[in-house]
Amino acid sequence: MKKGEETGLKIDQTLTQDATGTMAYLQFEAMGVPKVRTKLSVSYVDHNTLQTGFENADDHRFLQSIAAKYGIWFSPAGNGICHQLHLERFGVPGQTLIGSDSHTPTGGGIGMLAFGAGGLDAACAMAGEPFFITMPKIVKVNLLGRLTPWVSAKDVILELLRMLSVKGGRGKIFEFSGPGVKTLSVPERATITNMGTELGATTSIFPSDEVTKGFLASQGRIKDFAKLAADGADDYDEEIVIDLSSLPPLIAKPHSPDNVSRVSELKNTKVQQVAIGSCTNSSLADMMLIAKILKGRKVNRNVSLVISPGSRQVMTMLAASSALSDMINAGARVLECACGPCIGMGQAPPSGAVSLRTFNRNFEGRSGTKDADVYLCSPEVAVAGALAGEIVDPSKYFGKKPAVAVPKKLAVDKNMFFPPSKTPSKTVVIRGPNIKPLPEFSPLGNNIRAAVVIKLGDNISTDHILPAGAKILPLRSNLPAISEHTFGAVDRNFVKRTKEAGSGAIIAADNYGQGSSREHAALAPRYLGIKTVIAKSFARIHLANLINFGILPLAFKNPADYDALNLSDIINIPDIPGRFSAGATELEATVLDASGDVKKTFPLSYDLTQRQKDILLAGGLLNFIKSGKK
Ligand code: MIC
Ligand code: SF4
Repeated sequence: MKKGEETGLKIDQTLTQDATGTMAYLQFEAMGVPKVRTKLSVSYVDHNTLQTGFENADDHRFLQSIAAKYGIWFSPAGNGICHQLHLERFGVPGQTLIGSDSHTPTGGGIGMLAFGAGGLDAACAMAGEPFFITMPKIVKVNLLGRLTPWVSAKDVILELLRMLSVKGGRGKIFEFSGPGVKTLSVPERATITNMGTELGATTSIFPSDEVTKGFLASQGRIKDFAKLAADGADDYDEEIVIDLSSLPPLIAKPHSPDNVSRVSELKNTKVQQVAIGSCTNSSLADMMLIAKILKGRKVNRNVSLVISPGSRQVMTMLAASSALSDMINAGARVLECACGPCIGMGQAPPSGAVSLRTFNRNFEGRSGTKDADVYLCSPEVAVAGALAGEIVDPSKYFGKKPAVAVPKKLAVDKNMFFPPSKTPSKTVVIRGPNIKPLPEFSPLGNNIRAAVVIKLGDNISTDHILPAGAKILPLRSNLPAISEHTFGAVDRNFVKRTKEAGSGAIIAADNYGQGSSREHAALAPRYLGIKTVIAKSFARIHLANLINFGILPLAFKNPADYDALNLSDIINIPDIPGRFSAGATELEATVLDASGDVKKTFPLSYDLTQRQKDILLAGGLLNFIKSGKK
């Protein structure tokens, strides 16, 4: 494993969720493998749980039947959010996990080496293929001291985002260590590793220690415990020190998770909605604390407080104590255990509203309301805002923090997780009319001649490229239909322009494709005719997705060339296979203006392995696999 070079990892476990899973399983099916070749694969339904039409329900039935047929466990809607459930029921310290969801590094909270990936990469791992990543740098995050009351794990990751930005973690694994580690529970660790994704990190990991053992014991899974710690050698690439005792309550302002300031700097900001939950902050400990604070109080009349517990186990435990009724009596709206508002599945805030959310992303429009101001914060800050009706520092607002002891014995019940069929040959896969087969894509060819159909700035997220939300998510298994929404919130003419051009190029600046793992953000542009994305730099998972679907990712050798490109320019990139096989490190592009005159010639660089070049030339990974060349 040489830093900066591609390495292939053997994958023990995979997880999928429904919004990326339908496509992943269609791709897995196309590979013709009779049964998954992992130690464990789980298919969760947690994103598209609003059934406003037949589409989501059809997808759920498809997922359940295909899981039964191919040796995959199935977790139906209602069980909870994939990452929370995977920690509770299936994650094993020391094993590798990839998930078709960018927050899969949550598993690093129990010492898993867990990566987010596109659905096709998850499908390949299920088929027993290695998972390829560029060998990252390893960053030691040395945690000192202990968090003070009203400061939480969320503030640790917000502090890292403040320090490093949404680009700061690219090409790095964050390994947490130091005396502060043992002061953090598994759910707290998982909050941190979950949101390491927002740093752009390859993944994040905690050691597996006595705290991990206690967590697994409370889940009735002590047999899965393995002690894991760094070997003590001081051979990290970088080191960051965080003194937990010095952190104040922090908050990420609109519209980026790294736009962080102290909560105390935002006082007098009125709040109209508070949402507590998501895979970042929906553990039993988070929920019990919220309930305890809400007990005997009432939510401010100008605020709508919504709470989504992370799992059926968490909900059952809340219901078995008075915690659930304390929330309800306080005026909270308790939602089902699912992603819910985090992915815009309901609870869009009112126009121009301020929404405080314990989630991990606040990209513009993701909440479902384009002009809403979404802030990301801890459950402590969120509940204080719900009661005060404005952003307040909980340490000033409440006084002494109530103690919350999570019961040692939890409601462990695996009966709502469905094992694979014992008679797979008799299992029929059920496909509804919303599930459309994947189109065939053509090979790359010798040249690219494409019109610039959009020019974008820094940090374009996959939520910009292909939004989610209650209206668009149900189309995830219907590529022709979902493609119509590409860049819908950024440029309403994008789809029309791209179709008219027939062959298009996307021009972007730094960190193109940050955020989710949704491969639809590559698939839909490809379907519309995008041949290349030329950017200053790319986010890891999206870069892999572009390659997997045969879109050539190129970088400006001279960032100033970005400024010279305009909408409607025609870009001509000749002799791509020839340059690849000659071992060239650059391609040469010619720019023609709308009237066909050569405007300029400029170099484009790429950092592709031979395997990636072959995939691109074949027109994508599925073609490459089918060609039998791998
Ligand atoms: C997200 O948080 O954006 C999602 C929805 O979970 C995505 C996956 C998807 O788009 O289906 C992610 O994080 O990968
Ligand atoms: Fe679900 Fe939100 Fe977590 Fe994505 S970030 S998995 S939408 S809860």
